[in-house]
Amino acid sequence: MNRFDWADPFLLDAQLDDEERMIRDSARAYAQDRLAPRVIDAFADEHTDPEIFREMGALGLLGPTIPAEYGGVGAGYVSYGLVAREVERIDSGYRSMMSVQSSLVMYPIHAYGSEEQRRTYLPKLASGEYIGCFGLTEPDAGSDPGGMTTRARKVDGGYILSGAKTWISNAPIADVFVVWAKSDAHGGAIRGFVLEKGMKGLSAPKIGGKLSLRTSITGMIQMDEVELREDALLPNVEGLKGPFGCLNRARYGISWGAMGAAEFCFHAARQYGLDRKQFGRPLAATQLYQKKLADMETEIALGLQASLRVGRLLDEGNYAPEMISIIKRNNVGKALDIARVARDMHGGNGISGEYQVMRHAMNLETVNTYEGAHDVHALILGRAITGIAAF
Ligand code: TGC
Ligand code: FAD
Repeated sequence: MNRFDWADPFLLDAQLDDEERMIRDSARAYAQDRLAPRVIDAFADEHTDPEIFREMGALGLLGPTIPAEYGGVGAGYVSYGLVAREVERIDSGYRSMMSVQSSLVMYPIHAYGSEEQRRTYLPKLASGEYIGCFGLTEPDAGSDPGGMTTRARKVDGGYILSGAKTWISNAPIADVFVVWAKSDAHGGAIRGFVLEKGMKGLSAPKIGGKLSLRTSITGMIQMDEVELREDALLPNVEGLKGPFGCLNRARYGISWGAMGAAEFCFHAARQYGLDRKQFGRPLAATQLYQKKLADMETEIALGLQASLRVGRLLDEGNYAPEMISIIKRNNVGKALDIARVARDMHGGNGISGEYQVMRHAMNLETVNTYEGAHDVHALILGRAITGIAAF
């Protein structure tokens, strides 16, 4: 029989291999030593520090699944998930910066790009010298990206891109923009294009005043007749399966990341309950408080185990997107509930920045919406269960 470990009830650690533990430990040390000390001020000031990309790059945390010849470390998806968990234990915004770069910019350039595009962009994105963003959502096309109106018009030697993307992570500080547009040269099919900062007609204004994800800068991408050479096109994918292929990876990483945020809130509530006395005894000595902790521990244990299972299937190339909808939807929804309850368990202190649980709750509101809103993933699953699309 094993001794029960309340912080690792299903012995997740024992299910990892040495390389996964090493990458997890390196991400944890970085997150705790370098991100944790600056997150409270960064969130309060709505400040994104671009230096974080360089720091993460130096440790191999950007695009870890990309092969070494392009600057990655050739790690598996379980390792990628473990990194997301450690980074989001500090802040969902930091995980957002990392996962957009890894899954939404490096992945498509590697999976759909030409050899020249891979060699031009991937090593600099892996080191953090370049910052990337991913433009799919538009003001009138969010959950329904097939309704996008951004257009690529064919001209001699290239394309002219016009349209607007909104709510784009990293955009105002990005060097590289992966943008999805309907291309008239391809019968109106959705195609991916790689744009670079400084191109004429390209701008990326910041969306300020967010009450969530304040450590991660968000903006628009405005494209006014941006001239692109032929080699800006991602040659190897056509249709919505291009952006969705990237989203599968990012959504999977979010399922781990959200559990990291939930673990922070669970641990904080446990410690608060042990330290804080009311009615002559610790809050943690009351039945209601213990039930809340037990519910948190249960949801986190189940959520992590599910993410590990899907990660193993991804590494085997044996996954279905619906599996990812289950874990993205479940883990983020549960993490949001856990953060809200942890906020309540901290009483008045719970609303202060110092205790950090309310910041996690505010961040998870965004995580519940982006990369497929909670209800949209229910509809993806509903379609798979019934055969009827109810979008
Ligand atoms: P549908 O007809 O279902 O599919 C169109 C084509 O795409 C293929 N496909 C997939 N391929 C790979 N993986 C998936 N998950 C796929 N889902 C669909 C499908 O096979 C089909 O291919 P083909 O060859 O037959 O053309 O498309 P639909 O228009 O009916 O889609 C409906 C729905 C709800 C599934 C979809 O639109 C959806 O998922 N909406 C949510 C939008 C979303 O997730 N946006 C995310 C924007 S990026 C972002 O939020 C980044 S935040 C990052 C951060 O800061 O961390
Ligand atoms: P809508 O699609 O208008 O949805 C509003 C509500 O209606 C939701 O509750 C939704 O579940 C519900 N709904 C929608 N359709 C249906 C239906 N058929 N049936 C029932 N209910 C429905 N996008 C990018 O491309 N790149 C990024 O880097 C990026 N980063 C982001 C960062 C932040 C901070 C935020 C907030 C968003 C980001 N997004 C990004 C955009 C994000 O993906 C979208 O916000 C998301 O897909 C939802 O789209 P929407 O906001 O237009 O909401």
